[in-house]
Amino acid sequence: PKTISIALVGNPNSGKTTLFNVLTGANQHVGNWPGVTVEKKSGQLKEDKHVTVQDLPGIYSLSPYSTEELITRRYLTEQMPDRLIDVIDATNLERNLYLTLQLMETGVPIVLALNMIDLVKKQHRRRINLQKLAYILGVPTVSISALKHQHLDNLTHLATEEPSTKAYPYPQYDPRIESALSMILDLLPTSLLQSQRRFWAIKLFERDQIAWQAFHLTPHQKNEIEKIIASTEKIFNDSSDSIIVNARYDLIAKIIQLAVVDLKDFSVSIS
Ligand code: BGO
Repeated sequence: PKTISIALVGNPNSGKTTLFNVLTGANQHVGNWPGVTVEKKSGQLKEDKHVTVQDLPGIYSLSPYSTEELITRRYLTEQMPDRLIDVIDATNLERNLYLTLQLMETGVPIVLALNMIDLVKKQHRRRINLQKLAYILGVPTVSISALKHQHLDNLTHLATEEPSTKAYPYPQYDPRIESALSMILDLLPTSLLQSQRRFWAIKLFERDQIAWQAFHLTPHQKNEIEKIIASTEKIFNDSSDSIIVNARYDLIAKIIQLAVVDLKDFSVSIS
């Protein structure tokens, strides 16, 4: 059978290393990413050697401010694994979803693994409605405990099955941002992969230096994109990068409101 490549991505302390070790067992290769002292670990699924698992450095964002972010971003946009498992600390859902939205923008088919579900249950603080979360985001979602080896079969099953052929579920932001992005999309080189166009349009909008240098844009294109950004900044009275940051947090707040129930509220009203 054909090999499948899976990349593990997540915030630091989300349980990525624990999950990687359980999934791959002793089938691991450890080295460094080229030119840097960041550890690079890859392996194969214990129960299926045709599935390779690449562990990527723990990060909070894909704006390349750190070596770890740069490594992960380059891997996802240049190597393009078949699938991405986003390991989320489910006790810190909001903070972890900030990375999730960015990972979804890369166009790599993604599976959400809500890790530490044993802690969420023990804390009895909130209930996460998995079906709703999966529906709102449009991505397959499982809850797991890497530590207690719970539901890991569900995860590997979802991560190795053929991704659904439905349109890729890019997160949608404020219509005024969407309209700026669609104008930038029209100016992107046609050679650019369809699945990655939105990622790069957002990066150009954020004035990401790497994106601005990568595309050999003509002075005319640069000028057009700059005009689009400037007019959106005027509307929001904010810089383009913080417009995107805020749009992501607004979307996360909506997702949480729809998919998470606070149990504290109930106990307070009873006692
Ligand atoms: C310590 N459930 C619970 N309860 N804990 C988990 C789970 C889970 O499903 N998965 C991981 N952890 P990493 P990154 C620790 O190390 O894999 C725990 O950075 C401790 N260490 O055991 O390292 C895991 O690779 C002392 O906890 O994450 C680890 O993503 C006291 O989450 C931590 C308590 O996991 C981070 C915990 C000396």
